[in-house]
Amino acid sequence: MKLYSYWRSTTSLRLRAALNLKGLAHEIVPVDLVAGDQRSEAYRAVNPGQGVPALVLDDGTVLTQSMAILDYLETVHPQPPLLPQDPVARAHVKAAADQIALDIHPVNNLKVINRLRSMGHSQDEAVAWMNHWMTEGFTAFQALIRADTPFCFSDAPGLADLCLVGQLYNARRWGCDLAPFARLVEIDRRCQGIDAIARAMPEAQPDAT
Ligand SMILES: N[C@@H](CCC(=O)N[C@@H](CS)C(=O)NCC(=O)O)C(=O)O
Repeated sequence: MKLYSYWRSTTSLRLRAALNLKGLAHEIVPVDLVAGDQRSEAYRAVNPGQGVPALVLDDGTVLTQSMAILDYLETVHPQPPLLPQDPVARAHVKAAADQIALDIHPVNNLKVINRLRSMGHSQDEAVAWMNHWMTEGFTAFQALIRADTPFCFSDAPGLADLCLVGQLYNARRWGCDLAPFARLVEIDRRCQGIDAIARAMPEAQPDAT
């Protein structure tokens, strides 16, 4: 498989971690988001959505949208599981993951920040914007997860944990105050102690600069 990825992309990180945890061999194809390669004609032919990740299966099938790809991986390669079987427990894990994937990430995406800047907002205002949505989203996320498990919902990292690790990377990058989120910081530390997740982190990527 080929994974189109950018080293600092949190949506790519989710996929890299899932592929590593499930032991699925893949080649990383870097897409330089800062240079705008996601908008090139060649990449638009892979993903018309102009974002990473995209996963190309061995038969050439292209999958896009990180949460849809994670759903595919979980269905076809269920071990180790990222979601519980019980329907209610599964809905709870997905809700926490979506708190980050649907409520934080889209409003803080590079193209949104670039749009704010082009409309005249300063870099400080853009950073305050991102930190506002992260603080609000992390507050909800922390209330949605369990309080008594090593990871968000169980003894092993799952879908919510993989979304959390990337978003906390971004939070640190932009100076978001994590003092109210001690439980999240602790889970993140535990996640990064797992080799499959450590290998998915931005600085471990071939295109890291
Ligand atoms: N909802 C999509 C979002 C994909 C996306 O936009 N990823 C970001 C990187 S984390 C990106 O490529 N941004 C490019 C841009 O904003 O121009 C997903 O989950 O795959």
